[in-house]
Amino acid sequence: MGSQPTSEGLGQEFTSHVIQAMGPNTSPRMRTVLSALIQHVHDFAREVNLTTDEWLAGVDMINWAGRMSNERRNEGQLLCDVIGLESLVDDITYREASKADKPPTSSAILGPFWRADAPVRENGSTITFNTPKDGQVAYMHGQVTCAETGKPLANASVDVWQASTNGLYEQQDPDQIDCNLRGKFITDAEGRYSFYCLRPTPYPIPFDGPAGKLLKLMDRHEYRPAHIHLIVEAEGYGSLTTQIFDKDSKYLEDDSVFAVKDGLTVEFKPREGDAKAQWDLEYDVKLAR
Ligand code: MBD
Ligand code: FE
Repeated sequence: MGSQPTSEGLGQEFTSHVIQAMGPNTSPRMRTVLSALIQHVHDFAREVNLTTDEWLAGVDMINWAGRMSNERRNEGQLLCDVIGLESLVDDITYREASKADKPPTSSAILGPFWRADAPVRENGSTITFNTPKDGQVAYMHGQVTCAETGKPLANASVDVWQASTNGLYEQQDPDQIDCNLRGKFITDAEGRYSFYCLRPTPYPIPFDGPAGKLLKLMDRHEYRPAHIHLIVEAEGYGSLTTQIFDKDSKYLEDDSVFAVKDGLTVEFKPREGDAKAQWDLEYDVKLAR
């Protein structure tokens, strides 16, 4: 009986028994994923000699994450982020595309603050409606093109979101109007988009829940470098989820969620002759078919 402990304790025989307990109606992919998950979780527990108290502390943390989560707060995702799992999954997803002769713009993780219902706004308009006193306005603009041919992509959608200078996204902050610092822009005939936004500032991920506790246990800080999130989509092309990082920001080397990649840092340049913005950011995006 595979479920019986040996003199060595419950070893591989037991793990195989648990995996083989899955019935015939489990799909092949589900069987692959769950078999590996059970295998690794068992190996992990054996490797560290996991104690009952330690296991229960982990269970408490998962339950705490569940209790804290709602449509404005995704603590389970944040727990994954601080151990690098969302970045790893992002890398696995985009690895193939990045090997192309002419690769698309690099991807980066979605993070927990995207909203599906952000409004479409006019090119040249703004996403900063509650510009804080310490906020610096930037004009962000660029072109969306085909990575392979360089052809401009009209009617592409550029969905952007960012935190305010107080470190809060609009849905976390009652002092920001609904959908402040977010919006979707549709590229013109030349594939161009443009809008006013804030020059982003470094930002602490929510620190009062289990992800914060995990960071404390690991003796790490909660900061992310200054970033703007983007999802760029065009018909017939692969959707791109990414983030851009201010090259002068703190925390580029020690992002609390490990999202910074080469090629995603950008330079804000002084903008002359525009009363509405002090900084200029030109950012072009290449999509893969
Ligand atoms: C963020 O703002 C973010 O962008 C990510 C990836 C994780 C936590 C908070
Ligand atoms: Fe973010």
